[in-house]
Amino acid sequence: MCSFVVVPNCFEGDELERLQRSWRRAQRPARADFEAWRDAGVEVDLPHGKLWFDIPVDTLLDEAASDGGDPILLELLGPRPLLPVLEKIVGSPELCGVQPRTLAPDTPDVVSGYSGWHRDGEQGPTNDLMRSRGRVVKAFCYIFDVGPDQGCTSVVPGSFRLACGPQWLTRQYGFGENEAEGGELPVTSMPNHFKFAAKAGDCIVFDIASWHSAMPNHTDLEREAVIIGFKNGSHVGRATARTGGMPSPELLKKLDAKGVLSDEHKQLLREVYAP
Ligand SMILES: O=C(O)CCC(=O)C(=O)O
Repeated sequence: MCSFVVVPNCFEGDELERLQRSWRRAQRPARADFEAWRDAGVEVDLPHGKLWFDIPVDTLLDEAASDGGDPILLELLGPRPLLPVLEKIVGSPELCGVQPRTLAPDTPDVVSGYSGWHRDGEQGPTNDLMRSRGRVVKAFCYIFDVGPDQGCTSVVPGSFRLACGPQWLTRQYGFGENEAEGGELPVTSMPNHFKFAAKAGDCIVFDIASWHSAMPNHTDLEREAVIIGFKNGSHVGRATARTGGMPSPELLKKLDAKGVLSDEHKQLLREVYAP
């Protein structure tokens, strides 16, 4: 992989419609909490005060196990068309984190994404450990269409090869620091970035050391995506790398008892679930 890989149509047609319906159902409690919090005017301690929320991973997957629930949500643990691509990039992929994420629209004055440009696990032992145990990638899969001004995720091609992250640039691109040097630059001013504006069901995969950021969302629509981390699962003494939440063994047992966990799912989940 030289930069990133786009895998279109991981979900389409009837499967996509089922996924979107089930996502909406699973999202209800987290959305209600989020809206109550937002409407109460609770101060947020995030760069740019940006608003977003995640569906807890067990809530998302529990929807698949509920009466009338749809196992399609389990495909978010590893969309089938991605699996051969992941085999090539990380080799024997294993899940290492799930972030079912909704970004709210921004006001027009907001010039940066909620994350700012960064690479994951920038310094220190976590990153060293991750890297010493093979490549770790993230796949972003859009649940609904995402336009170029709708908070799309973005990546600087090839930047995983650089020795350092964008945090070391003289001026920050969308992180609000380095006031003495002139302060933050709009996230959109990062040279040579690729904006992943795409259809629902499309995915992008990149190494977590790639410089990446969400763009500002200057539409009236939310950006809804699942961000899924994968690492190489065949290293002896595997790293405990995590890029997001993981399903609990109790929930996986429940799903398995319902007969909805496929062999592929079990392979991806083998670090946390060994029936
Ligand atoms: O949501 C995005 O587009 C960026 C997320 C991000 O920065 C991350 O997953 O580390």
